[in-house]
Formats: sequence, structure tokens, C-alpha cells
Amino acid sequence: MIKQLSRFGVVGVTAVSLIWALAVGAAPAQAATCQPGTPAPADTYPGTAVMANNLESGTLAGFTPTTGGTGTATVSSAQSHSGTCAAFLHATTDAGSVAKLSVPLPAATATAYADGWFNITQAGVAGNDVPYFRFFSGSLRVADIYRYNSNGQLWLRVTSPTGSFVYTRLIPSSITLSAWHHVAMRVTANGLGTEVQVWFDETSVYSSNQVASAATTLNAVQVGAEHFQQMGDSYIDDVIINASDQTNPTPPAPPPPSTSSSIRSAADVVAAGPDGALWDYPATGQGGFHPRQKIGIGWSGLAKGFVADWNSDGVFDVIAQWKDGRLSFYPGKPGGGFAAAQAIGTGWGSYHITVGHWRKTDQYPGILAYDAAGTLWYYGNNAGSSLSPRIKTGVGWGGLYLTMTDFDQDGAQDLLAKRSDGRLVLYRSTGTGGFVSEARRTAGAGWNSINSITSVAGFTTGSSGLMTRLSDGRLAHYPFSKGIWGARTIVGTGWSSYNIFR
Ligand SMILES: [Ca+2]
Ligand SMILES: [Ca+2]
Ligand SMILES: [Ca+2]
Repeated sequence: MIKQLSRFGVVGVTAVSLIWALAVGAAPAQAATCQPGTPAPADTYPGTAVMANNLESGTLAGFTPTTGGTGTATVSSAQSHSGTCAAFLHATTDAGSVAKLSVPLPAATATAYADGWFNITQAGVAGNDVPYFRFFSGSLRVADIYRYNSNGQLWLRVTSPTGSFVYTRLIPSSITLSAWHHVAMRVTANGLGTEVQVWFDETSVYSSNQVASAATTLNAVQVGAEHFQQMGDSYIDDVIINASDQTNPTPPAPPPPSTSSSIRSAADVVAAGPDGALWDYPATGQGGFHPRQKIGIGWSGLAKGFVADWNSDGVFDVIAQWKDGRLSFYPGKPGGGFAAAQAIGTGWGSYHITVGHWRKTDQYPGILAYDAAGTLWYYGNNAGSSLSPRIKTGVGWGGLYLTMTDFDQDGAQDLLAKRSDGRLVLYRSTGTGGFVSEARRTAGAGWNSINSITSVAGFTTGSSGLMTRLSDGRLAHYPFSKGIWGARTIVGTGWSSYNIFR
């Protein structure tokens, strides 16, 4: 409930609805507030992608739900692994209570992989179990894994050719409830040479290609309570299902081992392509780029993206301003990729944003942004996560394209404001949240042929500069030193369809 309160505090859930939720108890929040722009989970399994579902659509699309009695199958924002939503399955010991989700597999599937995150918040009665994945061939349950209620252990159950069950204990300790666990399973239905692999929390806990089964094909993967009175509450998120008609499908070429964060330097160009792929163009530090790296998918709903070390842990992060007005923080991971997004605001659709260390004393970067009325606000970031109450910083900024950078390199961030007449005007800051009182200097002219500006550092050795896109799609680097421009260089072409991060 604490998590729910803090999460929804920013969007204004009423006290009445919270009291209602408390009174109902087990029921999840009724109106799930999801994040449809959240990138889908990355699929590295062999075969054809059947599902890669982060539940942020707010629906169970892709699953075939079955419920009965008191059982419910919903999308909930009470718990989530990615974004703000997960599937929620609720079943009780009442007669007829059942809640399950099935994913049909293509015809002639021999091998299927299932991967997902499970948070079981309520187990059932002793002697029974709460399922993770179950693989079916018609009505035959070929193999399944579950948390055994009596002791919390992970077990594998396989149906032998005679119809009897063969049980194998996979984890002897009790799996924690009310915590997210990463569960993955592969089954290749191949008669007496059936193959089963199980991974739990990134550890291989079972692998055999000598499992005896009557099945030679698979047609469904299922999560949830299969039979009546199989009590349990499970949140399920980031489900990946892959299928192949091969018994030994070739895995895709593994990505090169990642020893660095997705965004490597303050001179990298990060951009979302027209297909929603997110790319990092690693700067060489000598005026060029290494081959680009794909660092995400599903970014089509982005309005503007910003690169900053938002939590000041030494790894670059992403702040995403979505077209629907949401603002999200994606913490970069040291070995590459991003942790699950954190919502840091809503209603930002009409704001023009810059991100940076606006005040010298700020431990974390914040947001300087003007609203539809042209009022400039500073939103601090006191803890490396959410935004602090805003501070009014100016008026009359409407229509300007703002870039936060320390142009004169006096240690205080400044604003370079591009006007519609093409002039670039310098607003030097005091470093304490306000502006130096002085006549504004014009730092450039003809900038209305430039439609994207990103402050960069180290694109060439020791340099500070602006990475810009010209209206013909070329990328140009403008170095500067103590408020004086160096020679511009053209460093790329064909960028018109990219949404370049700032
Ligand atoms: Ca999710
Ligand atoms: Ca960081
Ligand atoms: Ca300055």
C-alpha cells in the first residue's frame, strides 16, 4: 500500500478511492494506470516471438484468460516489474474459483521458451501449489514448475508416458513471497528425449534432455491456477514466449558481451529511430563515432528524450518525456541496459524541457522548463529519483528553444535560447538558481536552420560543444571554449527521421 500511495500521489488518487481499496483488501487497484510507452522486454530466445508483453497496454491482450467463481484475471497497478502494471491472478479456496492465462503456440511447435517475472503475494493451502509456467500438448500437461505451499520450494512436475507424475525438487529453500522473481523455462517435446530447462533468478536449476514424455508437440503455455480451489495471488509481468518447430533451435547470435553502460560518454548521441528503436552512437572522443548500438525498442511514443546521470551513480540515465505527458526516469545499469522505468511526473505534454545541474549546489541534475504560458520553472531532484516542488524562475520564455550548458565556462550553467529569428541568445546564470543581471549577448545567428541541439562534452579531446542537426538532416558539432566558438564540423548525414536526445 505504501508503494501504491507514493506512486499515485503524484497523479492525485482521491482519499476516498484509497480508503475503498483498503477496505476491499485483496482486490487490486481497479483502474490500472499503465505506461503504454514502456519498452517491451528484450527477447534473446531462439525461435519465433509469440509474446513479449509488459502488460502496459492495460489489457490481457495476447493471453487467453479463464476465470471461474471468485477467481479474477486482471491488469493491476498495485505491483509491477516494469512500468506500472502487471497481470494479477487471484484464486481462493472457494468452490469453482479459478484464474489462469493461456498463451497458444503455433502449430507444430516442438520447442517453447517461457520467461516472466512473478510476484506471488498470497500462497494457498498446504499440500497444494501456486503455479509458475505450465506447458501443454492438447490436454496433456507435459511439464510444469510451481511454488509448493507447504514449504515454499520450487518443484518440477513431468507427466510420464504412462500418465503418472514425476516430481523433481529444484530449489530446497523457501521462495520469498511478495517479491519479484525471474522465472524461465524451456520445453522441447520429443517423446523419450524430451528436454526441460529451468532458470530461477538468473540461475540454472534444471537441465535434462532425457525426460520421458508422450508428447512430441506443444500447443500452449499457461500461468495461474489450473484447477478449482488452487488458491493464490500472483502478479506476473514482462512475459516472453518463443516457439520453434525445431527440437534444437538455433539461438540467435548472442549480443557482444557488454562491459559498459548503454550510454558511454557525455559525447554519445542517443536517438530513437522512426521504428521506435533506441540507439547509442558512441563517441570516439576524437570527433567521430563507433558503430551504433541498439539499446532499446518501443520508443515510438517519445516526445523528447534527455540524457543525464539522474541519480549521480556514474552511469548515464534517460529521462523520457512521452507524447501523453508522462515523464519517466530510466536508470542506466553499469553493464548495459536500463532498470525498470520510474514515473516522475504527468502532465508535461506542453512543457519545453532542459535537464542539467542548474544550481551549483545541486547534487543531482534537475529540470528547467517552461510551460504553455512561457513561465520558466526549476524542478529540483533532491534524491536522484523524483522531482521536488518547482521554483518559478522567469516569465516570457514561450517559443524559445533552450539548451542548458555552461557556455562561458565560469562553473555556472547558462541557457542558450534559440529565437525564431535565428539568433542564439546567452542567458548566463548565477549558479544559485537565477540569472546574471546584464545585457543579453547574442552568441550566434542563423540558428533557425538548426532543429535539434544537445550539449555535449568530450566529442573531441577535452572539448565542450553543441551537437546539432541541420534542417537538411546533417549532424554538426559546434565546439566552444569560454564562450567563444571553435570551427564547426559536419559529423553525420541522414538524421532527419531520428528523435535525437538532448
Ligand atoms: Ca509492466
Ligand atoms: Ca545514473
Ligand atoms: Ca556560465
